[in-house]
Amino acid sequence: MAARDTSSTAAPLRLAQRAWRELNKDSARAIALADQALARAGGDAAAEGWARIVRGHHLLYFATPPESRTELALAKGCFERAGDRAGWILCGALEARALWREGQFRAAIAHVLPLRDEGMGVLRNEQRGVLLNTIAGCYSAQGDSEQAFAYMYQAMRDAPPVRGHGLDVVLHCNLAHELLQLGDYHEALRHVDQGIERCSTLNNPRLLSVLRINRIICLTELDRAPEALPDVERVRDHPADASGRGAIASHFETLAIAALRAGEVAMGDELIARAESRAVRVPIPDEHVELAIARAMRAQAVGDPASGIAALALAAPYVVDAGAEGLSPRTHCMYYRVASELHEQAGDNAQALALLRRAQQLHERRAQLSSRARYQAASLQTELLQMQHKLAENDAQRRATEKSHAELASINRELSARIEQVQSLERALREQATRDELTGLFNRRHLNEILPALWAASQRERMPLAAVIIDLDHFKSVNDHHGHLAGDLLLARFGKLLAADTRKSDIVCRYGGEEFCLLMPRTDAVTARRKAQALLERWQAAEFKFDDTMLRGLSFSAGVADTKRAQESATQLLRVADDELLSAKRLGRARVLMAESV
Ligand code: GH3
Ligand code: MG
Ligand code: MG
Repeated sequence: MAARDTSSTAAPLRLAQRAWRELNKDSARAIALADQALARAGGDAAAEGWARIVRGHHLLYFATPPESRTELALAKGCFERAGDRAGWILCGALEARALWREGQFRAAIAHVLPLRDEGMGVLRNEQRGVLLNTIAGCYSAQGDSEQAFAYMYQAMRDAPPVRGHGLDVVLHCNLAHELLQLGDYHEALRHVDQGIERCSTLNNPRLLSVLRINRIICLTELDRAPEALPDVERVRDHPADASGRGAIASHFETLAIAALRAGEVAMGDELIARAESRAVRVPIPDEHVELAIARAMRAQAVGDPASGIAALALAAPYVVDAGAEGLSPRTHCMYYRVASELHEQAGDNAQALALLRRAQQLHERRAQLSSRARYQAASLQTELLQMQHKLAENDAQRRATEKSHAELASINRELSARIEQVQSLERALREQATRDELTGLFNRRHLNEILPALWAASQRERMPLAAVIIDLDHFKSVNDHHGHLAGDLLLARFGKLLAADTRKSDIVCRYGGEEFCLLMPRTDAVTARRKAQALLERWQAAEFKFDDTMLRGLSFSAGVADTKRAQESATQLLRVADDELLSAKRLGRARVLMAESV
């Protein structure tokens, strides 16, 4: 081993980059190499950057997110000095991961999304996978599985086993996690087992324990908790600190739930005690709620439903029905299921039934998401994996036989073209996720995603950005008199009118229900108001025929603001436009009002 180890002579940059590639394969070796590179970096900013980013990654899992961010900030400074955009972008991705580990889900996605386009150009292979996987994780934490799946599969393509440096195992693990959120435990188990098998070629005990935890969750949810006990013991006995699997998400509460489901009350007790004395406290809703569930199940097991119900009540603030931010759908569902069981045990059948209904509703929503997201992603995945496999095979052959080079190159070209096709299909899928089905306009999610960037651009360019919020007048009466279908058609027609009458640079969204929002870069409120007024006149002049009736004399109310009048933030811009809209309604509708000053 010593004879083949060139680390004592390698240049610091090479050493540090090797450390990066080792991160998922052998975490202990990665950190040792990074420390060596750092000691020898001298004035080599790029070498120091790569050494520090490895340390930042390591600290994220084995120390705390703030410690990690401090190191990543240093790495970023080095990359800036060295002009290394790839390193800089990866730092940004890891910073986002640290934010989400701290429970700052929105901040995390706002941090990483602006890196996407440049990252796709600058990063290659597994590094690109790291960026995409982080974006996927942010979407997953926000409960947006469709986006999470799309990004994960794309990452999988960039980091296949042959050149993924172990990232493919991380992706199996994350895919399993996403699938089990949606209740697809069989498919999740398949990814977990694939990941565990691949883990045997790596030395990454932390990753292995996360895979095992996912396996435990799958088996518990599939009512096979006793089968999970060997894994529960393995994970329990693996130190949840820097010497073992890391403290960042120790998951003792998850283990406790499995033990209790398997009827092992004493083991459940011990695991609950460990969860309660956890050293690092990160405000992750799932951990709080799962701990409450474990306590409740403990009470249930000893026939004390009243204490169980009380334990669950303590976690209620995390279980808002609209979906508390960051609470995973699986835990949300489990909360209601266990609550229902406890009420049944306490003899309150009516409440038990109501809670069970709640659990069922949530479960149905998960099932819908699951079938939609997985159907799309799974078909893409099969195709992509086959192609990757072929490409990897062809690469190997091409190296071996120069003769058939030309032939293989043409096959590769075909395959690459096919990959391009699938990529564009994926882009189309992503596009769908930003569009409103009924009107074809952008949806509110897209508006929220793009508004900060538009606002920042307007500040940078010192050009105004105008916002118009439109609400159709008396729309409810269209539904009431002509039916919901007529209402839908009218909304689609209005969408068409809006889309036809706006510039390419304008962003037209369906804001919700019968409300629309128009964002007009480089436009002030006076111009925007003129535009909205002209739209109103066209809408008032329009006529629609539904079956036998003719609809005419329609109107809308609108509020207009711009960044000259609402200077504080993008949120203020929308709020001011919305206030004007309310005033327009109050003054009798069918008018456009503009904020004069704020
Ligand atoms: P106002 O002038 O005060 O805005 O009155 P309104 O009736 O337009 O407003 P209200 O908020 O009372 O009602 C909005 C209606 O829009 C109620 C809702 O059923 C309907 N609506 C929202 N989304 C859709 C949709 O997608 N299709 C149809 N057909 N109706 C919708
Ligand atoms: Mg409305
Ligand atoms: Mg209305």
